[in-house]
Amino acid sequence: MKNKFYITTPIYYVNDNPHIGHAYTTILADVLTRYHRNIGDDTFFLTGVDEHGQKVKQAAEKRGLSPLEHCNDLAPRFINLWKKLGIEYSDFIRTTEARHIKVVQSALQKAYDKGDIYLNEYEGWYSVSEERFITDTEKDSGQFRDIKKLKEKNWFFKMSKYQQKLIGHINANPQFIRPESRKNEILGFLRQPLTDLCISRPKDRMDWGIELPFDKDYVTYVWFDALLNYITGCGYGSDETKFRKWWPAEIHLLGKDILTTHCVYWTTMLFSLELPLPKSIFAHGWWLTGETKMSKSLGNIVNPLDMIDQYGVDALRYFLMREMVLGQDANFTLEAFIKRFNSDLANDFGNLLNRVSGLIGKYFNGIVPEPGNKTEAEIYIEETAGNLEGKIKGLILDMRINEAIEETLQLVRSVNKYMEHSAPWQVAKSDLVRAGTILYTASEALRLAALFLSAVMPQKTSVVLDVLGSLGSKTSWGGLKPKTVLKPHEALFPRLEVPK
Ligand code: ME8
Repeated sequence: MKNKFYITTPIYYVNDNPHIGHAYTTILADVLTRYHRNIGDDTFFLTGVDEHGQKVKQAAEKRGLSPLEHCNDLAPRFINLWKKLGIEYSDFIRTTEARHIKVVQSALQKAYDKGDIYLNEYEGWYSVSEERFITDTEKDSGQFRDIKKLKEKNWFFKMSKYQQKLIGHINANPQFIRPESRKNEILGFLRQPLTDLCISRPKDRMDWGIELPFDKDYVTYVWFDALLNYITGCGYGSDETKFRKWWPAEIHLLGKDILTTHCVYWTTMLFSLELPLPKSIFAHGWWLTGETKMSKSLGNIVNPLDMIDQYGVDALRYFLMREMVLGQDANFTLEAFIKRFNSDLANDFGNLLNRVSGLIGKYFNGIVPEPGNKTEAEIYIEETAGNLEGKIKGLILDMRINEAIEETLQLVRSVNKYMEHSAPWQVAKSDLVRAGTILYTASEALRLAALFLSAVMPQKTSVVLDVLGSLGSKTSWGGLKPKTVLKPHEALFPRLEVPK
């Protein structure tokens, strides 16, 4: 039986165009999905957009559009970007879809019927930008903008009821919140008594949301609505077989900005619905420009479309995956991008393809030679390449993507060194069998490196595999067939000029 792998990204607000931060999480989910598919897992990858709430309503108002007109214009921009980035999601969810509205209303009704939702008048500090009531401590932290005192009758979800159960779950499942530092952050947060969650907004103040099934004067708070997308998307309430197959998700991927909503709001909602919790919630760090988080409201964003047009999709995917240590923040600079491009992609990976195809062209009429007797050098390359698959698997399951990539690049570098030391262009003049052995070894190592990088750079690696006549997926040594006629190709990654 195949293992299943269900992965989600956050659903992004359609208050503006997607930027590198959104592209990052979505590419990461795509890379993990492709990787799991490559190792034979049955995969489901859900992404989408968050269309309700005040932020989106305000963005629509600014443009003089109705909220839905605005969403209908913005959602395709995300879809188009994902297409350009080679994202192969299984489903794209919009929270204004009927299938989702149905799930939100039935979840609310279920929680209401079991007494987990109650009406209360509440007076407290309200952050307009965050769109929620905040505690006195949060107010004093200085992290919230547009704060005002608000007194309002609202519906509340009994989050506090599930606090102990949640703490127990986190402690019993060490992999549940990752990385470890985030788990500790949430356990720290849960040391204070949990307050109940205000899950409604009165229509006369904010009407862009899903109507509460038990009170027509209110719409649902955007987070209570949005989080449920993870079960709508895999069939909850519409396709029981599908839902039973995929839920619970293996990973909810997200940025550390929305850790609490996922680890506390979502999990207690699932307890109330009597559904199992996701296997793990993984929060990555932020892409920064200088010292600050890249964000729409700060106006310091990098547009992924510009990067794709100028440098190509795979180079962008590679940089984002290689540069960020999962869990930590990383700085996005063009200098770092170009440096990485030139060293890893042009000098190491692209250069190896040029070398082997050039030399096989020159000395073997473009036909992959038969390998002869191996020396220690060939045995070393073969062993390094042979050990890589297991190593990479361990690193990917451990969410150390950058290290998995680096291991593969180290193989590529060691093959380039091997080529320099064994100089097949010299050897070919006197010993064609030996030259053939060297070129076969280098080409086969290149084929394996391309396979191991295929989840990160699907387009460029398929060029390499196609040149080598091998679109198959044999990950053990010897998949490259002698006598294969190499296909002509362009330079994979021509070196970039460093901008002045
Ligand atoms: O929070 N670096 O949507 P959102 C890395 N709708 N990742 C970043 C980033 C950055 N600088 N900026 C954004 C929402 N992201 C809600 C989610 S889910 C049920 C509802 C990524 O449009 C990262 O994944 O503000 C972050 O968590 C997400 O975009 C926030 O997107």
